[in-house]
Amino acid sequence: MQEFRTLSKILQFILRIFAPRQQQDEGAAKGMKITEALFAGSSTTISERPKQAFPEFAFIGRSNVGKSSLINMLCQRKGLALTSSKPGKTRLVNHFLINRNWYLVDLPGYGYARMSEAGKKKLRQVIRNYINLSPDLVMLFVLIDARHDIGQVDMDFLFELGEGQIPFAIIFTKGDKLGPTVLSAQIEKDKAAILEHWESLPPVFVSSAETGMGREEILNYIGQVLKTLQEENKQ
Ligand SMILES: Nc1nc2c(ncn2[C@@H]2O[C@H](COP(=O)(O)OP(=O)(O)OP(=O)(O)O)[C@@H](O)[C@H]2O)c(=O)[nH]1
Ligand SMILES: [Mg+2]
Repeated sequence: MQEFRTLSKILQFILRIFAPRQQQDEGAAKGMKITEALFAGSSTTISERPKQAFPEFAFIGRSNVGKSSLINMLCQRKGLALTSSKPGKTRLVNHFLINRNWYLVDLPGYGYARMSEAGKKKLRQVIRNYINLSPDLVMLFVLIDARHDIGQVDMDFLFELGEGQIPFAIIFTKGDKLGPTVLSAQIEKDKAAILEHWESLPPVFVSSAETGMGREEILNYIGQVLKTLQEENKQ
């Protein structure tokens, strides 16, 4: 069987057709259901990852952007991934086994200014090791706080993903913190900033761990990616 990452690279072009629509269509409501979410282990290098290989969907972004909260929201399990109002909470790569069939992966954050240089270096190593070497990483969700302009640290990270040909989608988080008009204006601004450097947009989602905004769309998207992977794997 081919590694999921290789399949994913072949498929990344095709997957653009699954980019979510602004308006949730009828099909989105019938998407992927999470029936079981189990903590499967923490690691700092890929050799320590859980032994059973399944497709991995990982969450990355600045420290405190809401990665762990989003995983809990998707699984509807508060406390599954540990969260904190203080940045720098997640320091390890945490795998959560979903429906005994695929993983959600919670990663440490980048760009936390107040951490020591040694601490930042260590976290960078943990993140890079996972992203560059995990054979089963299918898709990276890059989280961006919907309240702020996309920062240089985020742009630099996206460039790195482009260079490494790592498929990614963007999720704007904390969508509950802005009214609908300001929210969509900010997102349009961030999309325009991305398009200054990229020829096309990756799939884009808006989420809130508080209200559940974006849950159906993100799970539906993961479901479609998994289905496509399975079909490719059969050929
Ligand atoms: N209002 C609101 N608060 C959120 C949302 N998502 C996360 N938060 C809050 O933001 C803070 C950080 O959330 P985490 O999920 O721990 O963030 P993280 O990206 O995992 O942070 P690190 O592990 O430190 O990199 C917590 O106080 C959360 O309650 C959201 O959608 N809406
Ligand atoms: Mg976290």
